[in-house]
Amino acid sequence: MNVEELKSMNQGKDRYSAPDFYTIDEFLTEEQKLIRSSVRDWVKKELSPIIEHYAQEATFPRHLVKELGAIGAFGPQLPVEYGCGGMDYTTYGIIMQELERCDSGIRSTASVQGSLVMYPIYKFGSEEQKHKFLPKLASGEMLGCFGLTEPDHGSNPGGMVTKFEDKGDHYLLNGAKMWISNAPFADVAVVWAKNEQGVIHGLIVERGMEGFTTPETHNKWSLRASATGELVFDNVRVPKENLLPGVTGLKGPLTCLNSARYGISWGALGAAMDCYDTALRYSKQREQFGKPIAGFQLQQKKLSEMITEITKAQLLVWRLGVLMDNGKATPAQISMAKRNNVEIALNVAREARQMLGGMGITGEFPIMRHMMNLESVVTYEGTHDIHLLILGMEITGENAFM
Ligand code: TGC
Ligand code: FAD
Repeated sequence: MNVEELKSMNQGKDRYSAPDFYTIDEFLTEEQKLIRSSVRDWVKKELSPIIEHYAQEATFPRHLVKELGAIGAFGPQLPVEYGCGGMDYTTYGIIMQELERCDSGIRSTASVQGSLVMYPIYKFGSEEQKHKFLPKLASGEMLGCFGLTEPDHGSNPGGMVTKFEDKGDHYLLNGAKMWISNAPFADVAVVWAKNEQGVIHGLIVERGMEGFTTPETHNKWSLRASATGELVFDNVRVPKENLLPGVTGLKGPLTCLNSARYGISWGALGAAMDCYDTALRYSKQREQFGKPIAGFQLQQKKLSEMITEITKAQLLVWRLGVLMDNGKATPAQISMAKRNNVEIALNVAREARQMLGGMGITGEFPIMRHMMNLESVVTYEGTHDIHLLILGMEITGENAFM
């Protein structure tokens, strides 16, 4: 079935209504609400009708890349002079939430592009690099990926072995990255590698460079509508002008992760809000023992606990957004929000799935897909345990990583 057929078959079925129990909307500006409403409309019209099909087929809806660019989902927080949105971090968070309330994989595509590819080029790149890459990445003409994780270095990226040598007029890059979102279709990769002195640098590797391949990772039960792959570098000649001049060391990639983890804290909450909204609506319609299941105390307990956790998480990201907009958010605050919001989203998804009984395991409803997606979200961008250790170190001053 093609995209147009899927859209006409499923149009109007998405009845999402965002929960806002504490009227947190009052904290948002009119502009933020307007952007949210336009992204929400786009999601209902273009994404919801097709997402289940792509997830079931384990295929990346590649045609959406340009559309995501057109709605301003790529780098909305970066300056307009490079073709980006020039918006605040709260707006960035809101956009990630609207995308992930439909599917974490699509939010992944957008957050990798905006926070992990465009942001390092903006923050650490030369003017030439910014002008060459940012407008095309913002519009979706180009898709990017971010290569930090390696087969033997996930939580401990500082141990990476991917390396480059200075060959006079170019660098020679060797090594491999694993679990890379967008890799199979990416036009450019921001890759973190060590030089001969063991110092980490960022390099922009472009598709077509000899020795650079991006094999796809198959058989995922999670993020099935997002393409994941490896980055393999076999004597890749990288022009010297592709080195990011503005940063050395692990703080380079970790600075980018601050921005992406922040977006995930809003995004995962979106998935939770969708699961709650679906379960609430279902519970009012589904009758057993002669009345809607919403009338049973056990179901009300589930719903009440879900909305309580969602409301606490909404307050957390709203405040974190303000801190980000004022340049005051710390990495540990971001870790707390990423960790908490993914955890509550997983719990909400599991409870919501039970509320739908057998229907909860089908693709008729989005809950099982959210639940499986969130199993990746709880692992990537720093695992649940790693964020706990970041928090632990912040409050005790003791390093428990090693
Ligand atoms: P450590 O010695 O603590 O720090 C090394 C240097 O980095 C600085 N730093 C930070 N800078 C900015 N932001 C942060 N959050 C930072 N955290 C640390 C630090 O000050 C130091 O700077 P300097 O100047 O002294 O050199 O580093 P460590 O080796 O002990 O590691 C710390 C640890 C474990 C917290 C870190 O490595 C970590 O966060 N590990 C988790 C790895 C991770 O998150 N990987 C994510 C890969 S990308 C991904 O998953 C994308 S999925 C995308 C999607 O599809 O949505
Ligand atoms: P490991 O580091 O091997 O961890 C295994 C377990 O050990 C975890 O439970 C962890 O919490 C625990 N552990 C590790 N160290 C400690 C410690 N010190 N103390 C206590 N417990 C510890 N990476 C990228 O660079 N770019 C991407 O675009 C990207 N996209 C991804 C997409 C998907 C779908 C997935 C699944 C991953 C992606 N990743 C990406 C990789 C992701 O960031 C890593 O999977 C993650 O950082 C964990 O690394 P690991 O899988 O090697 O697990």
